[in-house]
Amino acid sequence: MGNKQAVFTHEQLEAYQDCTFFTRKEIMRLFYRYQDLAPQLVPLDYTSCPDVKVPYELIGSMPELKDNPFRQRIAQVFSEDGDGHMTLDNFLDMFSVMSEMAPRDLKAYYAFKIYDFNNDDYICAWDLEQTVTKLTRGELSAEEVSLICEKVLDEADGDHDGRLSLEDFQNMILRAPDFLR
Ligand SMILES: [Ca+2]
Ligand SMILES: [Ca+2]
Repeated sequence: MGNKQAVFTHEQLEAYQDCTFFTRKEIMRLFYRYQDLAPQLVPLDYTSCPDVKVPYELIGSMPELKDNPFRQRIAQVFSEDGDGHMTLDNFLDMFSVMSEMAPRDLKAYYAFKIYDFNNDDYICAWDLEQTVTKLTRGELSAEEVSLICEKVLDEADGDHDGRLSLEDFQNMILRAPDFLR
């Protein structure tokens, strides 16, 4: 045990603790889960910051994500190139925001990004339709979905421009926190 090679330098671990809501122990546990997803890809030595990404197909199969209808969007939003393939940093960020320790504002900010399917910084009627369809797991008819979208837009579109800005969305979350789940 004594001269076992460390996965991270002391500084790296400090930095991860500063950037996430995790303790050193939780970071190590997540690292080993990340490593375990693709052992042939992810080295056990990160001290030289290897340029590694785990493919979305593996990330999306994790128990925390596999039943989430937004898993692909979540992975896209947290991956640095938007393709869902994740570096260790992306991976730790994602779990940090999903953790119970993350404040509601931060969760709302990422939920907004996840629901903004076309990445234009607004949730428009089309984004909302995708969101409601996924939230209800495709159990509603197209008519029911558009009724809900109309109602949400009606109630949440504070400046009446026909789409939700981050601010509109944050105000909506205050009234209906269910949207964060
Ligand atoms: Ca959008
Ligand atoms: Ca608006």
